[in-house]
Amino acid sequence: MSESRAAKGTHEVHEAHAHPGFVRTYIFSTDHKMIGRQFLFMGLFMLIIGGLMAMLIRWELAFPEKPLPIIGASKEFIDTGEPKTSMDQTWAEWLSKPESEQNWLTKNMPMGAITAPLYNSLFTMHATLMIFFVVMPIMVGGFGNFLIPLTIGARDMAFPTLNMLSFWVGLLSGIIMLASLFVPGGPAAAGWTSYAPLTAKVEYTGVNWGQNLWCISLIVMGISSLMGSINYITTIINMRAPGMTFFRMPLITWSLFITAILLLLALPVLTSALAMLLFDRMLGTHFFLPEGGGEPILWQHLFWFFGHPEVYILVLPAMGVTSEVLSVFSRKPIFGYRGMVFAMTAIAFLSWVVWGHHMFVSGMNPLIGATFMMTTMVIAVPSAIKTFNWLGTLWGGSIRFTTPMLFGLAFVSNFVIGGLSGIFMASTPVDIFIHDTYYIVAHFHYVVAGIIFAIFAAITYWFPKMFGRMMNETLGKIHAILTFIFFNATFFPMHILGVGGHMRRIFNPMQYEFLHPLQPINVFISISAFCLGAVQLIFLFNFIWSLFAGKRADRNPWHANTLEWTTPSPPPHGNFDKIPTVYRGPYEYSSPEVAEDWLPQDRRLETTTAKGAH
Ligand code: HEM
Ligand SMILES: [Cu+2]
Repeated sequence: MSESRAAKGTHEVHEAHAHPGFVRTYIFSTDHKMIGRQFLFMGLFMLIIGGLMAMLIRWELAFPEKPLPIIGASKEFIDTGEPKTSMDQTWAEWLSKPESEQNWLTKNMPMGAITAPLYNSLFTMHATLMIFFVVMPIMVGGFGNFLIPLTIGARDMAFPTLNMLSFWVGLLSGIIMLASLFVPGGPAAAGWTSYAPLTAKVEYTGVNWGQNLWCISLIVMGISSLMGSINYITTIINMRAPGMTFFRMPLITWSLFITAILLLLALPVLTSALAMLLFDRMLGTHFFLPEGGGEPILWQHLFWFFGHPEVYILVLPAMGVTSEVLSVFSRKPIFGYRGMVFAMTAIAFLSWVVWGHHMFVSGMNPLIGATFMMTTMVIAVPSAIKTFNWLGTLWGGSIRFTTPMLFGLAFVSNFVIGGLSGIFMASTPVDIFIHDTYYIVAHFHYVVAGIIFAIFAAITYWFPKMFGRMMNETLGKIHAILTFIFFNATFFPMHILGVGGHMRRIFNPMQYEFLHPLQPINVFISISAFCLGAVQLIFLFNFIWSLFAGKRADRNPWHANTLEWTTPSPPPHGNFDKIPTVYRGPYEYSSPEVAEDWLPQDRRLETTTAKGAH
């Protein structure tokens, strides 16, 4: 095979890397596809932990201060002191030990009941893991790495070693974050937004190393994402195959390109804010401490100047995935391709001028509030363009309800709900009423937790390419439908709690008389959340089983047009036998030019004009 490549005189393949050993192939790999898989596995692992944390939060809210099932002590034991179950005995034994020998469980959940400090850590760490260690690694690290070179017809990333480093530095940051769960004083507990001055002094929360490690971990994560984004941008600008003009790139690649630019610009803002916070905590500076002339609101400005672009870093790749899947399974070109690109670009630009909408109640001048209200509402325009283009893509298509398609459709539906509630919140008078309530929690889960649907769409769609096997469609569809039902049963009622005045980040709603009538809704939400968690086992099973025993996938099981589907499944090191030449855009489905209903980007037709090549 290598002779034939050489004989064809095409771009050189790195022969030296053709048969690297185990360590170079699976661990310290510089192959973008392996790095992509590594990020995917890291993200899925963190999803399990972050998801279990969500379950614990929901337990506490439905059954405040009650011991957890299975590991908790029995009611009789707590009331009478007489151990009844074997777990009771274990608790009695653990709790009888001296202070210094207490384990993590007895300190954080004596008798198996979640304590208030643990609750604070749980919602903080749940969000931190989900945002920085689930959605970003899977979407940007995982699919970004896997797809960018394949979809533009390149052999690898521009800087393969930097790419490898980006994964290992990212993993290090994840390890630091997980380690913070076990330090004295517990992990960070001031919310994922870490508002100063609460976080600027150890005495305010009692959390010492937990908060420091939180900052350090995210600084390290920033370095990892910097390395990744430089690589992505360089690769896309410089390494597109002949004929692959910018406006022939698939929308997933566009979305990752724009995301990489946002990452490059947004993360350093967080990094510098985190450094300042660490200085306040450890070196006695007063950036955010009023007692030394510092400005607590400065933290909010810096955090949200990063934070709002961050939510687009999370959601843009999800939009890209959705565009691929909806077009492929409607067997139609995406509606308004250029409009989609311009909408994403507009969203990216606007994301820099809306941060103040998180600070409407911080005492800002109402004129500034009104300005931020306007800019925020303007984002609804490109978002609506995207939504209507997705609907236009579906319109009149020959729709195939495959698993990825179901997840793509679910993403669009949830995004519409999350987007519409966003417009309410953008309005300052409304926001003053619903600020910091469960309405907000409902809104951001429809958007950011909704990204999970795009993640499932991406995994089920590209699984054959990543692992060379098909996932089971029946299990996939059952998982998709049940996830959609329980997701909505979990998050929709949170809107009602929110307008009822239910605050977010509270340990025990029953402490408030006025929330008592709302408690049945909390119970309903939690039971739905447990069901939502439980049905993920279907996915876990399907994923692992298909890795080893799924039906072998051929090159192009979905009959898609983009370049990754022209390579073997999984693609070999170097991806392409011969660098493809691109003749057309990525969405020529049901083209009258050919008999089949798909027309790959690199297929040369008699009718193809010379303008296709370079
Ligand atoms: C498995 C489904 C999930 C459930 C049941 C769930 C549940 C919860 C709950 C109950 C809270 C606490 C809200 C409060 O008291 O303020 C919370 C907070 C949060 N969750 Fe989730 N969540 C899920 C998935 C996700 C995902 C996938 C993401 C992001 C990608 C996410 C992002 C957040 C954020 C940003 C917070 C705010 C934390 C804070 O207040 O600092 N969640 N979640
Ligand atoms: Cu925002």
